[in-house]
Amino acid sequence: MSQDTLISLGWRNFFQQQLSLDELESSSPMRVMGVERSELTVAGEQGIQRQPIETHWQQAPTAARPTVGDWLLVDETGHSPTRLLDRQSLFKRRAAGERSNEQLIAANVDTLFIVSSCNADFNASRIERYLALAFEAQVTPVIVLTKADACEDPAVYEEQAQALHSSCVVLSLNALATTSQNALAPWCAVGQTIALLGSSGVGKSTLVNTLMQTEVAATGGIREADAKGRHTTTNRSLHQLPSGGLILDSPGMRELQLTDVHSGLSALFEDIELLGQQCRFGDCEHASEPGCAVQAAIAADKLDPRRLSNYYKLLREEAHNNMSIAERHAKSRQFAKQVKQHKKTNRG
Ligand SMILES: Nc1nc2c(ncn2[C@@H]2O[C@H](COP(=O)(O)OP(=O)(O)OP(=O)(O)O)[C@@H](O)[C@H]2O)c(=O)[nH]1
Ligand SMILES: [Mg+2]
Ligand SMILES: [Zn+2]
Repeated sequence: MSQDTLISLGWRNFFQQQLSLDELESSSPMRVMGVERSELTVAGEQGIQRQPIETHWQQAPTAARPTVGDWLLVDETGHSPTRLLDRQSLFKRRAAGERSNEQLIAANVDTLFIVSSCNADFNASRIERYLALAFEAQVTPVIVLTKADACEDPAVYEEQAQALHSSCVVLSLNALATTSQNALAPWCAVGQTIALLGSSGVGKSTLVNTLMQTEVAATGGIREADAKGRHTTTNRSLHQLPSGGLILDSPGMRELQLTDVHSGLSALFEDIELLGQQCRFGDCEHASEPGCAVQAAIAADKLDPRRLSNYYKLLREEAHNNMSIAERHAKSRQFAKQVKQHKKTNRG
């Protein structure tokens, strides 16, 4: 197989070692570049193809269905994907709306560009949501602050973003300017996969176009009054960059409800968890207990009270969403049992 093509699509040992000898000989790996209702766009040695999403996948649990960035094995005939390879990383959320189900956002991502603009739309607590996802998936987060050209003092926003986690790279730029290609080059090398997350109108598609050096994604205006976007992008797709990386444009999400990000939250709010170990009481709730190290840090201006309340908010939200997804799974198992029982009774 031509390893070069595959490597440029992000293929690496982690995936190669999952293949049996048989599979090495008789199947080709293909990367999922886009997912539509009943069709996948996949890329591999034979170029870009479309594959129908087979029914067994439509009925599988969400986590077992292919999402953008996944690697599939396709058999010799090139017609049917036989297997979904284990993922190196995965982003998911609780699906918006009433149905408490999870929704996959992207798989096998190396770097997450958390995009926010240097204007009224900047929101530290929202950035913390994306950071929690990145830490959970062990994907490198980079906070990209757009519209620096339209802002008097981008450093103010840079400082606020840097305060969210000391080890996270923060940069401000003009997403429309070609100089931004250089600023983002360290994460865009051959075979590297980047995902973009951020609200509507922050400039995700604008960045994709700048990095692609051509217009591949539609971009839209924003409302004057509150700097909010208009949800111009409606689907997720991976693009191959001239620099050799792959970039995933996605729609701005109205709501990013967290599920299964417990260790991500611990990593992100490590400072609060460490302070908590110094509280007088082991079960301190960091509210008004005497000898609370967390409250002492707030009083000494060393900890932002917003950060503490967002930590609690995200912990509660995560626990709630995990619970409702578990309940839903239990209900669907129970339903499947009833259907089986019903069929048996009718036959008998
Ligand atoms: N001046 C300036 N305008 C920008 C910058 N980034 C984006 N814009 C403008 O902001 C508007 C929205 O940009 P998009 O790239 O469509 O935003 P998006 O994040 O893809 O939005 P959705 O697809 O709706 O999620 C467009 O009019 C862009 O030209 C920037 O850095 N500077
Ligand atoms: Mg867009
Ligand atoms: Zn305390």
